[in-house]
Amino acid sequence: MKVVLFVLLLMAPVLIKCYKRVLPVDCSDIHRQNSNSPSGVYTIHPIGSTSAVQVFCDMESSGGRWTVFQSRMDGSVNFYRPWDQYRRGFGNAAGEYWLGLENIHQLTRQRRYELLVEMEDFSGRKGFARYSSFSIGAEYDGYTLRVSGFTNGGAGDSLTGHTEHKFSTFDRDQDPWTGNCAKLYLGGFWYNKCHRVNANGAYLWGPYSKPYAAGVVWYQFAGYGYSLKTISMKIRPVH
Ligand SMILES: [Ca+2]
Repeated sequence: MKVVLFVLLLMAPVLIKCYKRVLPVDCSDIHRQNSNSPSGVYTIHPIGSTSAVQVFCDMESSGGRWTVFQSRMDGSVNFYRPWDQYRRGFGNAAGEYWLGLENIHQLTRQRRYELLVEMEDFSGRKGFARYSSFSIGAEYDGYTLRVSGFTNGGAGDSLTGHTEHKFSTFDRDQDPWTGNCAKLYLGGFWYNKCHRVNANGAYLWGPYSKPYAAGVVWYQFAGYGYSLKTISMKIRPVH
């Protein structure tokens, strides 16, 4: 009996490793388990064994291993949603979706992450913006965005101006403007007074004039009067 216990004790690190192996926290863990894993929908566990959430893993862009937390591509999902839904997440990991503020917070609480934002307009022009550091605070902190270390991939830096701001939805105004940015610009985001990025705005299919700046906007890439065809925001641990 003593010998069996001793062997089990010796094997503990291996057993724990195996246990962790079956519970990937993010897409980098999925890649670690099998480096041939293709891009696609996978189940991750940002908050441990009791949490299972579907996510799209980008295994191709700039070395892959990216966990996508936001994706727009065809206007099939309504992004004008209340706080509770932005908190929990919505949409379909195979298409348009939002991973949820609590999941993003839990991920960036455990590991240091970088951020990649990729976008494309309706003429096929592409650009990206990369940030060497990305995290969001806890709910009591309003899920405050912290982003820095910009690298230009042709999209320009529209996001740094949003850093240190809380997340706002139409039913929870935490922006520093006297009005309600989420209501005016039809999205949910880390609004300042109000935005250079409206990634969760209304899907308006390219050039538009009204409602002003309420489309899927990345200002430095296409201006306020252009609603992008695709935009996706994805994170990867920094080693
Ligand atoms: Ca306000």
